[in-house]
Amino acid sequence: MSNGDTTLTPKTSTKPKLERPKLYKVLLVNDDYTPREFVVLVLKAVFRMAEETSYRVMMTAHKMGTCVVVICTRDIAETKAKEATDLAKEAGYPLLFQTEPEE
Ligand code: TYC
Repeated sequence: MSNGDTTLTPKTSTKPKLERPKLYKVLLVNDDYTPREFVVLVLKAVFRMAEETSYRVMMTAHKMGTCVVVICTRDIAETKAKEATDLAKEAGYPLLFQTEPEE
């Protein structure tokens, strides 16, 4: 390589392509047994929601069957859903939070 015959290869992309993480919904599921006030309390404690928002989300699930609580990464969605469902279980209520992939 001392004769100037250096081979030049075109530089390929230098930017690492980071995939956008897939998003998941946390759904609040209605049931006939959990008191409304308890649902509001869990939404405030686990999802850091304000009183009014919690009440609206709870009433939407109560009337429609389910309500989207938050959209986030799979890891956070599953952790929050479990935390909230476990809180209810400890209190003796069947309240359920489910996760589901976003379209
Ligand atoms: N349906 C319950 C009741 O009438 C209240 C409730 C609302 C429970 C939303 C769960 O996701 C829920 N006590």
